[in-house]
Amino acid sequence: MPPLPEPPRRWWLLGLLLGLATPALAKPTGPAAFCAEYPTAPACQGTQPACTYCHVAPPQRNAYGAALEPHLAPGKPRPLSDEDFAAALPAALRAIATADADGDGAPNQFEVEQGSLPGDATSVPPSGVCGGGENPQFKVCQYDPRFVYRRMLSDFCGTSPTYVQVATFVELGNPDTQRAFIDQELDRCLQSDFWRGKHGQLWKVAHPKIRPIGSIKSGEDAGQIPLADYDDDYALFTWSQTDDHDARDVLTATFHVKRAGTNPTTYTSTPSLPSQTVDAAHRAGNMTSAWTLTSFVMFTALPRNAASQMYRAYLGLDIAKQEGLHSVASEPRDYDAKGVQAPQCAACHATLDPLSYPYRNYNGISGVLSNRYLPNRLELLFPNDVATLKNTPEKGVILGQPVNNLLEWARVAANSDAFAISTVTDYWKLLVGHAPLPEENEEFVRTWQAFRSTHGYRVQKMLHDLIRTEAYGAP
Ligand SMILES: [Ca+2]
Ligand SMILES: [Ca+2]
Repeated sequence: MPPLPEPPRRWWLLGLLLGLATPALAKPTGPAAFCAEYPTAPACQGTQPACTYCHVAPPQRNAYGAALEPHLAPGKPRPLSDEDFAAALPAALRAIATADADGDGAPNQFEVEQGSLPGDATSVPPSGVCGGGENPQFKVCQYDPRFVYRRMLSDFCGTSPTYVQVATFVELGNPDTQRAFIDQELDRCLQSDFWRGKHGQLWKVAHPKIRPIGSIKSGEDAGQIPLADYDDDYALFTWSQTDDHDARDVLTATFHVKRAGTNPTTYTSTPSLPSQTVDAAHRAGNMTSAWTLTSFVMFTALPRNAASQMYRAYLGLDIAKQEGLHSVASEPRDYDAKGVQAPQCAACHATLDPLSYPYRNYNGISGVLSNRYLPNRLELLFPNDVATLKNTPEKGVILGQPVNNLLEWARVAANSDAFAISTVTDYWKLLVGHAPLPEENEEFVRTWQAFRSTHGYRVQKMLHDLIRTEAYGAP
């Protein structure tokens, strides 16, 4: 199995776009280093800046890239290594923060914060006035409680208000009273099966993370080759997003969750489940579920797919799209001899391989040893593989931070900006209808920062904030 399920042509194109096929000089670590400096910039919310942020077409720089260049480790011989570049970028960004590289009148940092392009004079910060147009039904460009009431019932309860309900709501009169009523109704809807039941809205949010495949499902509605039960993954995910639970549990839980009943559907934590086989000391939420190990580790020695899927699913960082690259010096080491040191692979694998090492002892599919943590797994189960395979360490690196094992990996991931941003982005997309737009950025950033610091990662509390934003509540 190739290290990444990407057809060669796309890699070649990406390589060309990023200048990897030439000696110069776009840096795959640039976007991640940029976002570390500007974590609240619109270009860093649930995505990362494209190469066109700094380049016309790599290696040719646009006005912003050109303004940065002389401030990047001046005096150091070119080309800079990825590590030197990433280390020098923050100071260079600060050095030109108040300049106006593209001459459109808006300073660079202001453009970065407002979501326009600092290297393109035709891209200017939004005026801050939301679009015109008359709507007789609603107050356009202004938060409208009656609109929110209807929208909220539809989004969270799956129903439209009756004429009587709307009339009663309008009679509440005072907007504060109306908002309090909406909050109360939101709490009621968050208990509904439409929101939290089997195949409800929360399950839909989880689909791309879990990627169910019915033919190999075990348990309820088992497929023809029952290998693992992803209902457990949906149960932990839903549990982590409901009631007063910490959303980070989806990555860090050492317990499992059992679903029962309908209307209401209940989710209860439990120390063990017959369908789960990793011992409690080596569990990291859905990262080590039987389903994740079966479907993403499968038969591979070094589980790159599992690591990249978790990175994409829970941090919103897609390595195949060159997102979240934090190159580790001296990587990739290519312990499994897959040829990942080739120039067109190394840029991604310098991040992906150290991200994958902590999975080395988590076994996928192999009879009675399936879906378990096995110390010395590579030595035990892959004795005929290339000799260097057994040198694969369990220690790895995520987001530039060294970790000793997958549990530490999960903790660093769960506490990162990327996790909070990605979690709130999921709901922004579901409820507002799209990823946050530059003009919504201020509200979006306020929402994910409060989700983390004020609400202690409680999704339900964050949802009360979200439905109070203009992005949600202005028709
Ligand atoms: Ca400018
Ligand atoms: Ca501009």
